[in-house]
Amino acid sequence: MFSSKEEFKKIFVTRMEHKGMGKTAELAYETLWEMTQEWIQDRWYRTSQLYKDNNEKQLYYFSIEFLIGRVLGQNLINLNFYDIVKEGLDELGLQLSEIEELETEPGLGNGGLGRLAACFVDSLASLGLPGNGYGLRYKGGLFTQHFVNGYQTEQPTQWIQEKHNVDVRREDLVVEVPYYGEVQLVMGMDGLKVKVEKPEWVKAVPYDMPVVGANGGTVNTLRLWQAEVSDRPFPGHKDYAVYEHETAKITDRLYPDDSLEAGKILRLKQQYFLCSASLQTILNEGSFSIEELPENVAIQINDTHPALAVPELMRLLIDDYALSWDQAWDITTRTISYTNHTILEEAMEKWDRRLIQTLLPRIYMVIEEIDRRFKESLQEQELDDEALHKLSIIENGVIKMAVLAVVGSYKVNGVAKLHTEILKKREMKELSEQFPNKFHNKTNGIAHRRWLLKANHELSGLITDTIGPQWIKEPERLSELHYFSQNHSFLQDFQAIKSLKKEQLIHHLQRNQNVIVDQDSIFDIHIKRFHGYKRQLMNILHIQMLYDRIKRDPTYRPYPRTFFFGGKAAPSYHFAKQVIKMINTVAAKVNNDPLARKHLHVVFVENYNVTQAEYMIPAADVSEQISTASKEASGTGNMKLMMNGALTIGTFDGANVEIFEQVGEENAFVFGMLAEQVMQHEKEKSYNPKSIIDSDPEIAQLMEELIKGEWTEGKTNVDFIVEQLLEDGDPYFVLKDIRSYSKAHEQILNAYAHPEKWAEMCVKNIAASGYFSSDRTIQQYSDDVWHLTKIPSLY
Ligand code: 26V
Repeated sequence: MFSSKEEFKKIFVTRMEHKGMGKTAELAYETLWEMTQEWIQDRWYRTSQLYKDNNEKQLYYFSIEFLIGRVLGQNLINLNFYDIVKEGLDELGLQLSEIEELETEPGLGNGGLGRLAACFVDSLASLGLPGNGYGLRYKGGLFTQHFVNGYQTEQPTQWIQEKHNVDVRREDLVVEVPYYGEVQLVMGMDGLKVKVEKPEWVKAVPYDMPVVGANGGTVNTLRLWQAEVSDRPFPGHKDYAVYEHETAKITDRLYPDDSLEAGKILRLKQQYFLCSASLQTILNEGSFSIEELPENVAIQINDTHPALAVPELMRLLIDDYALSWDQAWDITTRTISYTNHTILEEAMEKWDRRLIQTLLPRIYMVIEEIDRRFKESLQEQELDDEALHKLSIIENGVIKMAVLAVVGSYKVNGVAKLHTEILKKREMKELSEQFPNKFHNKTNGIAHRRWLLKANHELSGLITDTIGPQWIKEPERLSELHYFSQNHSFLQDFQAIKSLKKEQLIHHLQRNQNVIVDQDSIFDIHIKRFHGYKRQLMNILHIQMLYDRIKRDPTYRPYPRTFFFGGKAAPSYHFAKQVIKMINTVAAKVNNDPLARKHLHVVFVENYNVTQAEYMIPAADVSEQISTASKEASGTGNMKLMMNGALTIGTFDGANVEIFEQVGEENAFVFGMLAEQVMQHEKEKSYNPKSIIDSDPEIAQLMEELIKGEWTEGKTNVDFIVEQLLEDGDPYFVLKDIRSYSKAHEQILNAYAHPEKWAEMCVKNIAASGYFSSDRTIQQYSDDVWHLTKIPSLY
């Protein structure tokens, strides 16, 4: 440990010298990594001892994704060593930022859901709460995206490498997960018992990663499971080589789809692997009697992907702990709670009954029994067919995981107020009527330690200089910035930092993508996965409208804007990939036009990931949050951008609604249909995009150009897009909203013309963003669902 820069330098240099020759940055990374790990070890050990000694109730957050991002820099931040280390290295002629670049980002998630899990484990540790993550140790995270001729291509990534691994193998905690086998009834000492004969075992090896909380006070654990061949006798009903191959595949890579439910056996294997291994360990490790599980353990399932935790816990309690069904059910439904993250029908998980029956025969029996008993309990009520359909777990040979998750949990939540309301009133209406006390809202949040303190260290410094450091511990105190929102010198400092962050992004892009961006332009940023409902299409169509107008109207010479896009499409999501291609095509046309280029620049940042986000978000002036109202469960990028002083152009959707509530609509650019209007149109099938085209000449012209192929290189992808807008009835209401979207953009230009007023609005956004810290979200989960006790800080 060290307490000063000089001390750090001394230790660092001695260690470097011991290492001898080699690339300096590489060596520096290794040295820093070792040093931080040593500081962390002791705290990690002491945290776990404290939990044991006090018999603390533990939360386990089950998630198929943890999109944690790079680790080294974040650990330095949370340990409060970042500044000392950075300055010390500077004096030694080394750049911390370059050293950080050497770390391969663990891309163990697709997007919002996985990143939320990462923010949550950070907040748990930072609040000193006993909460751990359980996930999978994929060898390869999300694919790397490259553009070839404007189209997305996907390259597999390897996260786990020979060296620099950030986790610790725990051989002592290995468990075995059973697949296949035959269910048999056997006579035991105390009556009939169920036994699965000749299962195929897979060894689950945990790898633990320390999760360092703020000030290094608490160090919790993120445990990731790796699949390996078992040492147990192999049942021999298939070739051993096939078994070996299939086993290695279980944790070989993350599924890159976040839009379409695919029902693949490998994914089912992954889900069960996570649930079974985690539950076995929790039960093995616990020093309480099994009847007291709910008082000692809370399990939160992140969407339905770990919903097999419900039947798996039942199986373990009944078959291994010899509890009765009723006892087991009582325990299970007081231990597990569930968060829903989407209402899109196509993303709701369903499993073919036969798939589960073959792969997990005992689990299937349990699910069937849960369904049977639930249906039986409904018999006294006179429910119509529609209600019975919505309430059935198994129907027409399909298992609906969301219904299983609701029935098997004691609490169910949505991730923003509007989303929870839609769940209760529409998607899960019947379930919420059956279990009125289960449903609650927990609006998402973000780890301000990563998205402000780490990503925007300069702005954090200014905030601390202005209102003191308390906001770091209590982010809602960012509201104190309100008093400075009209302070000229503070606003100037804010503007200077915004420019600096723009400059850093420009350098980054120059290095990585060889594009040069005008620092004085408005940075308008649209970053998220590609999906129809997120409407990247509306953004790019609007850019085409702007281009047309510049060409047509010599008096229209708007202030220069750079439109940034970033995001990946699921490899099988054809429409999203066509939109990506279209953005690249439009970019080429606009950027190569000497007149238009003075006013518009389109930049598609390749391979958007957590690291790229850390460059882009602090540099943003405008945050694009333009999903079709009712479709985006919450969004969390919206919160990150707001916290960095970007102004939102957004619909009344997801957590945008609460952002507008916190900051006031006058400090954002709100447009578009309301969720109710969208849902009404959907119900009545009353929207016809042709009526929009007939009444708006500018949109009509745009469509005409599209059809003629003026925005494409010959015969390409645009047919597909035109088809969705016209023949398919424009399911995401792009044409319906584009006029009001365009007006909101005009308002942005007007506002930007008054720099000080603009900066004032930015500061008001930062001041109102404290509510969106995931510390608030986690505290609410703890108070209302998990009932955890804070441990006193160790340091
Ligand atoms: C969905 C599916 C569908 C089934 C097959 C595999 C798979 C894998 C991932 C997903 C993820 C969709 C859910 C999701 O990411 N939801 C997002 O969650 C964020 C955190 O709550 C929220 O902010 C976003 O609005 C929501 O889209």
